[in-house]
Amino acid sequence: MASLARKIIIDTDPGQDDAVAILLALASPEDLDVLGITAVAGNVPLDLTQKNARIICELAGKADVKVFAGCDRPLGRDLVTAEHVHGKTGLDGPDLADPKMPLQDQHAVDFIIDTLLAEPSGTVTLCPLGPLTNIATALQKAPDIAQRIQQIVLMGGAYFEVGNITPTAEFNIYVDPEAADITFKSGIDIVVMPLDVTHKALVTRARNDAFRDLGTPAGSAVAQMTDFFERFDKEKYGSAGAPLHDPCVTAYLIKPELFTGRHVNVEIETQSELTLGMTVADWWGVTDRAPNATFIGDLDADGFFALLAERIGRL
Ligand SMILES: [Ca+2]
Repeated sequence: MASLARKIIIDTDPGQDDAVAILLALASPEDLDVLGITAVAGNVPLDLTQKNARIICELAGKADVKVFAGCDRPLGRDLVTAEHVHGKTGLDGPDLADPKMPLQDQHAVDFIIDTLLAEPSGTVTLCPLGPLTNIATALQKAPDIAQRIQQIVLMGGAYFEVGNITPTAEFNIYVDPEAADITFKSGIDIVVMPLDVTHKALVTRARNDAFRDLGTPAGSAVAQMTDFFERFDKEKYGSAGAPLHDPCVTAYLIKPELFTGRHVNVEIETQSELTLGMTVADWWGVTDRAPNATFIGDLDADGFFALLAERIGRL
């Protein structure tokens, strides 16, 4: 059965929504074979994201998953973090114990490169849930890996929803626009989960209750994390609940039929102070620039949350 599962590396900056994305993956071994989890600086600094990744593995009962620490700052800029959204630890909400499982010695970037070289070409998918620093660094260090990557399915960017960290930029892309630029120009098959779709994955009261009603440690933790997240988002957007950004990536890998989008050209703004990190998506096909990414615009939100509750309920 495991041989049918898609091999993935989750690159992440947990983050409550990263946590839910990882729990979904670890709860779905028939669909996803998690080769390793690579942490990057983003929502909070690297020392917290690598620790949080291990906390989540232990919450899932999967202390044998390999977790690696990667880049502690963007390629050419100072790190911007988002404690205003995620709290001081990045996982504020539930009371979770410090992890006992070890952090791997190898650098995340080297793990990504070695894994892509060791596995058969075209069989490993990268799932970036944070700034693209680790991915771009791997592509710079070992350009030959680009043709060996099956697909990159990432959370980042926005077109119709425009921005959440600046008026025109989504956080993951804004933090390291040069890394995003390298990734989007790599020629790799890319699927993007922008705010356009994640803002439709809203944790309503009923959906939050469904997690809590699982009656398991993982279910309770997810309910408490989304409760925490929600305070910020409700104030900011006045929406029905918090958008659950990163789980769109792992849900897409399990049930792509829940999502719809367009194969379009996406370019990253790296120069303008005003619009730095903007994902300029040619949604309407008004240029002759070649399509380089599938930009997702919509999802079946009820199907998405049903999948999350069903799978997380297994943990
Ligand atoms: Ca994230």
